[in-house]
Amino acid sequence: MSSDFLTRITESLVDGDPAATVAHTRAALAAGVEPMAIIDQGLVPGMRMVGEKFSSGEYFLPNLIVSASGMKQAMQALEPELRKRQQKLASAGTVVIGTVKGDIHEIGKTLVATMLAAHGFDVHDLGVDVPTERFVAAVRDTGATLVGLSALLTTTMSVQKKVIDALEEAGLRGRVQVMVGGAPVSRAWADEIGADGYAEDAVGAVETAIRLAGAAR
Ligand code: B1M
Repeated sequence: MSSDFLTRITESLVDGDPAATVAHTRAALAAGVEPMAIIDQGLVPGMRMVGEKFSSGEYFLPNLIVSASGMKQAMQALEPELRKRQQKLASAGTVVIGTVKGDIHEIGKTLVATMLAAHGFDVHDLGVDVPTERFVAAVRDTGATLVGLSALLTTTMSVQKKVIDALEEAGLRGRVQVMVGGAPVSRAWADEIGADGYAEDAVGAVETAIRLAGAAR
């Protein structure tokens, strides 16, 4: 029964029908399907399939844009429910997060930001295409103990290292933990650039953030 809802959500996302994606998302919620199941088993697989179709040449940029809009609108519909399930954790802290300069992919970053907020973190989401200096200024201004850097392009992964270097130059590296993520990012890359943490997905990002927040104390 819940798998029917999830299949419809995935299919509408792949078909590029945002109104249907939102309608199926709302119907699934009303039927008692957990928001995280909707994300993990409905929306994310749909976006993955869209990416595969783009890679194989079956889909073009407009397809990506429409599907991304469907995912974004569905996430907005889910956000109040995610917040209701919010767990205030003793280890929650202040996080600055954004997608690095040159990169406008926002869905994964926003998903991670939403999940962190839902777990009691005070999240400052700087958006996408964020200049390195803005990360530095935001860490300084908010007193954040964790900064999250998302990169979806192989060409923008190196900007994660630039932000780490800039934090070092600003004398802030000692007081802030850095978590990196995004489809092309790996644990090996995180180690190579001196990041403190890496997560493959939003659930892992919450676990990593909680661990790093504990370490920052
Ligand atoms: Co783009 N794009 N895109 N795109 N796009 C990819 C990333 C690509 C893999 C598609 C492909 O070729 N198969 C490819 C990158 C290739 C590469 O570099 N190796 C690509 C390309 C090439 C491009 C353009 C260059 C295309 C062009 O113009 N010719 C262009 C670049 C623009 C730019 O940024 N400068 C571009 C543009 C776009 C759109 C604007 C059309 C759109 C984004 C719309 C938006 O975000 N508002 C888009 C989309 C939708 C995609 C795909 C299809 C889907 C991305 C997505 O939202 N996934 C993507 C294909 C793919 O990834 N398979 C693709 C769903 C999301 C939930 O997953 O973002 O991976 P993801 O986030 C995950 C994890 O990665 C992780 O947790 C998230 C949740 O599980 N995570 C973190 C992410 N950030 C994290 C941070 C953390 C921890 C975990 O800690 C801080």
